[in-house]
Amino acid sequence: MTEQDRKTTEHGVIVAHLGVAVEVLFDANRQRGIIRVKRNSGHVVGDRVTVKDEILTRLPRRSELNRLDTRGGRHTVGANLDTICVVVSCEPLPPPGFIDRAIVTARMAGLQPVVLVNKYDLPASKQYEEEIYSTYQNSLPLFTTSAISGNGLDTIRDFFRQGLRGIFVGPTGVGKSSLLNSLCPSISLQTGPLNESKKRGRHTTTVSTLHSLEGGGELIDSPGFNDFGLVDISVTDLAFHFPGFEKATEQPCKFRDCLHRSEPGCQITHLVSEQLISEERYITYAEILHELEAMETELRYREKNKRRKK
Ligand SMILES: Nc1nc2c(ncn2[C@@H]2O[C@H](COP(=O)(O)OP(=O)(O)O)[C@@H](O)[C@H]2O)c(=O)[nH]1
Ligand SMILES: [Mg+2]
Repeated sequence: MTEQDRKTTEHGVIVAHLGVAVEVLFDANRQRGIIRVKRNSGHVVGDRVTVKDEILTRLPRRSELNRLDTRGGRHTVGANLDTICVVVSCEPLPPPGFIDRAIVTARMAGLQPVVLVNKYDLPASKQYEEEIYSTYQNSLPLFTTSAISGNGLDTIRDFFRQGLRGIFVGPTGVGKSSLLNSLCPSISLQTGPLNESKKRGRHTTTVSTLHSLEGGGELIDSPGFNDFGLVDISVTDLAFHFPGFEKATEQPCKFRDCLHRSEPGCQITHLVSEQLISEERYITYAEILHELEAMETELRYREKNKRRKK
């Protein structure tokens, strides 16, 4: 890089993705600028970039969060993250397995997962929170909040104060944007009422945006999604990262490629029989394992077909 290049090349971070353009917050002057990019250019919020003569170059990522949609499409949800906040509520409830897939994905990507039960002001929330606690309390940090009353927000601020960058993921309508509005009074993200008959969220957040918290740390608001399909996770990785199976990593199974079904010397099934892993955890694991196997079979089938056509 010449001296001239150094002067005209600006460094920054993508703070919003607008489809055919991105908004960049520049390091040097803390100003924002809109830079055009190709649709599906692969840039995501959180990406570090350089900009020279309106040309944007993405710098290598230290981490990224990926998910599959129901049609097998791969999406990178955010980049250069430290933690994933899985936001849930008693209304609307997350789809079965959503929290587990998000936790496994976070752990695979080397990110710290936390679960945040929002809408704690609703009467039905207490029982839901108890269920979440009994399932996940030994696996990861759990927070309860109400974006409406402000309860629990200080705990979230304290958590991020260490300078972490996190992302809110969760179904539409659980209150991700409302939480961010309450955490950062200077922003006003659009929020949407639930559809009364279906008790589902309306899709009001359409772009991911990154926000700095006053006390330190950063949070990304993302559009809600219900399908958190696992990406690049093998059937043997699953148990290793599965919430509730932590105890089993202390002593390995007899076989390295054990899938914890009926293999002899399996540590997981042993802990289930000793009631040190709950039946519920084991059943959920078995369901996700089954899905992963079906996905692997389909991928192999597609690859074979592709080779045959060549
Ligand atoms: N009772 C209650 N309602 C909330 C809370 N947080 C959000 N909501 C409501 O839930 C609906 C969806 O909120 P929104 O922030 O758009 O959810 P998002 O889709 O996850 O971003 C809106 O009607 C909010 O007012 C909360 O803590 N308590
Ligand atoms: Mg939203």
